[in-house]
Amino acid sequence: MRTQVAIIGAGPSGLLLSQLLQLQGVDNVVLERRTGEYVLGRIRAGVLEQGAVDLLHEARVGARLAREGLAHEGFDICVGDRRHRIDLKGLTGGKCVTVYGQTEVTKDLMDARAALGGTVVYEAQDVALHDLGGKAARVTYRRDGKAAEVVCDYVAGCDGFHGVSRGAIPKDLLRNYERVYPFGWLGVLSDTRPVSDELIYVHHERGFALCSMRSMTRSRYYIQCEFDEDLEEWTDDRFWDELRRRLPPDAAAALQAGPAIEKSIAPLRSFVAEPMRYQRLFLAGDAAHIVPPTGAKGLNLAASDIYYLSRALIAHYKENRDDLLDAYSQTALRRVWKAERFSWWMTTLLHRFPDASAFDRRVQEAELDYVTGSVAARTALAENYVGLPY
Ligand code: RFL
Ligand code: PHB
Repeated sequence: MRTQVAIIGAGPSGLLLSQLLQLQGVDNVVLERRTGEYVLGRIRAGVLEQGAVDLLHEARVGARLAREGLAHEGFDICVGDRRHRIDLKGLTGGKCVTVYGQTEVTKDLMDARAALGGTVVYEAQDVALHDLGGKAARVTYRRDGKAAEVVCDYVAGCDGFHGVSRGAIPKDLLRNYERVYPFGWLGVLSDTRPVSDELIYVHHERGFALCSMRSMTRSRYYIQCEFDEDLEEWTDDRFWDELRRRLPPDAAAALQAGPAIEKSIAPLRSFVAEPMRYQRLFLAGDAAHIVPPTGAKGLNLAASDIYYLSRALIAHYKENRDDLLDAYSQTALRRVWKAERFSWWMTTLLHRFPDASAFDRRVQEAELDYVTGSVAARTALAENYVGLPY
């Protein structure tokens, strides 16, 4: 098979890039290791910046998002029993975020790819990248036991943190920056009424908690847990009891418990690989960087990478210019590092660190007091939360 751009991975990064390229007449093929059902079964992000929403509209997948997405003009930070509202709209001159699940974004993208007749090969095994520095790159894989190959001009590595693309960059050219946090998030999805109309981020003695949602009838909750905890030991009742203990009294009283329709533990990590380009390969999304979920930035960073990469590839094919491709890694990384900083900061501010000294804890309390008490600090928080400009 010959194509212009081979895209590895059919998560949000890969599907969005594929859709944007095809709309501009750039031929592409997506290779995904899993089945479509498996990809849709992963419950992940829930909060979209306006930049991501705009890009989804540009990709012509914004209709259901516009109907079903929930505009959120603020959220609460809860310290002890006190709730402090972060008025995103007021602090940023009118900006807000949209609550719409990653599952729905992915489904809308899958439907759009199918409607436009895009080639997405699911269950592509043993994907391997070759000849990245040659006249044309090659991607080999197996499907139903048969060997297959895609010859292309460029490869987009959109295959997430555990994908193969990043590994195709020689070790001596790649620099990894990493921080692993000493805890995880235990998440529960349930068909219950959300405890509040807006998200609540909770800093508590027993650990962080987050009340989020997917719709007004579907809640998403997280609690900080040990990173190596056994999921089996978290019965639904134990989860709801622990969550209730971390919430302020009014929210605890309003909490509607119900059966978990999904329950999982995610480790928390900050990670950046530089550069994001090697010869004919471009990395995007989680393949190049990971943020802890506290700042709700992972999916949004995937969208901004795709914004830069799609424009660069389209400029190459339509205007015969390569300056945007040449600048891609640097341009994307500038925004990535700001989101890394913000996500690290939100995580540090709100979690309970098992190895924190008494001094560390007092500094954390002072910072929480400063952020909740100062308009300048809340403005900086809000500006980052709604998303820095592309
Ligand atoms: P993905 O979604 O991991 O997709 C990569 C795809 O590549 C496939 N793949 C391969 N395909 C072919 N060959 C191989 N060798 C392959 N290896 C892997 C995989 O099967 C997969 O389909 O990466 P992408 O597209 O870059 O998207 C990134 C986002 O998924 C991620 O950043 C977010 O989910 C992070 N995240 C959040 N982001 C936000 O913006 N807002 C949030 O509120 C938010 N909450 C979260 C999150 C992530 C979480 N977890 C579980 C890590 C909450 C959680 C709990
Ligand atoms: C979610 O709804 O899954 C979610 C919301 C906000 C975050 C992280 C996850 O910061």
